[in-house]
Amino acid sequence: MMTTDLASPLDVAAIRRDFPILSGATRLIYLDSAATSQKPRPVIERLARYYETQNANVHRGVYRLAEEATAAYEEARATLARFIGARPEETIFVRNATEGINLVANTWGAANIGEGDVIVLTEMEHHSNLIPWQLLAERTGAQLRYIGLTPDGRLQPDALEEILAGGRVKLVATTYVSNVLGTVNPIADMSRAAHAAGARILVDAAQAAPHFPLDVRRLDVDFLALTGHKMLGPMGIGVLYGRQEILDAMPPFLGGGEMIRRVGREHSTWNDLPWKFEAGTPNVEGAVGLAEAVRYLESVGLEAIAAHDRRLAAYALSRLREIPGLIAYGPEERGALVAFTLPDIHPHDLASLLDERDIAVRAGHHCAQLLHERLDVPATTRASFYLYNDERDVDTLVQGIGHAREVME
Ligand code: C6P
Repeated sequence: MMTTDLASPLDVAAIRRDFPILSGATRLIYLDSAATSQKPRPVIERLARYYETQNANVHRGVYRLAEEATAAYEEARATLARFIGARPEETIFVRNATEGINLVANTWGAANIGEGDVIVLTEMEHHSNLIPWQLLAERTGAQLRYIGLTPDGRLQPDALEEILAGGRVKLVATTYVSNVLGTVNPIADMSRAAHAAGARILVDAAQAAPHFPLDVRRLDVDFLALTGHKMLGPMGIGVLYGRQEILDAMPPFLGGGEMIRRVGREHSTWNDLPWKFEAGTPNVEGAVGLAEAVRYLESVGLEAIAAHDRRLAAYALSRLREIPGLIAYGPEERGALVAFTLPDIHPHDLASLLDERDIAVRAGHHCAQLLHERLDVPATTRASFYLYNDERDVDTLVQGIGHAREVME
């Protein structure tokens, strides 16, 4: 069954032409954007232009080139701040979402969470939003409590309220969008509940920021982490948002150059926000590349991308469900991905057979082992979509799965 993408709000064919890796002689069916996205030409060219015309260390030199590099870096920060509705002081460049969450656990967490305090997590967390809290709990004697899941992969309604009613909750740390189930969690409601109980909330927006508009003020969150490589930006750059008054009160994370104001023999004082949390030479080219990615996303339109993703996820669900025995995990309303199992093919075998047809999907536990235990499967195959995918890619995937099943018979 072939379909057209006439109803999509995006001109997918034109978008694909912006991505050199998708414009080769054979059509690459790239269905692994939840792992990392491909990069459009403006981002690739921006990286080259930075090194060809602007490269110098930032916040250090007084010569013109260094000032230009500094301006480019700080303009990138302003772009990212605007993108998430934050102030530049609240927008810290980190390596990725993982580093952003570890920063919070090791600074705010270490200073504010003690023995017997409660950290609330969910059963759908990626290891990045699980292990930092386990490590902190082991060090401090804090307790971890988990919000369980409904059979269709949503957070148990009322579970957060019940845990909060038990007292001593210091932090709710939750993903915005699950990288396996596609579930989009009700962050504004969770923030309200956490704050009413005197707790802070941290949101892992790794799978949200690429796909729909975000506003940290409207969500009223205390911390939010995103990762640039999943939203058309380079690898090795991400953003941690923190509410200004919380960041002001937090001790620094890494020590070194840039994060200091005055250094003494025994004690030192710290730089202003956000540089207090940016020790050492930063990833300047990553930051300017990520800002270019944001401009590209905004030129296409985040609302249009969100509508496109919703349509494609619904189409993929309906087509995949035509395959006998296939189990798709997660709710109907979802982000741009579908993880599934087949009764007769292991996910790794399926991914290898699909690869022979230039279809790239991910197989495994997707860094969410707890969730896979909860689903009672060791691994799933995951197809994830973005602005450069269309129904044709889904149809090719479904045909590829049909072929794989024939091979395995
Ligand atoms: N998930 C996936 O294939 P980093 O590695 O820090 O850029 O992103 C970590 C991360 C955090 N939270 C969520 C919800 C994520 O999905 C990811 C990355 C990839 O699902 C790679 S494991």
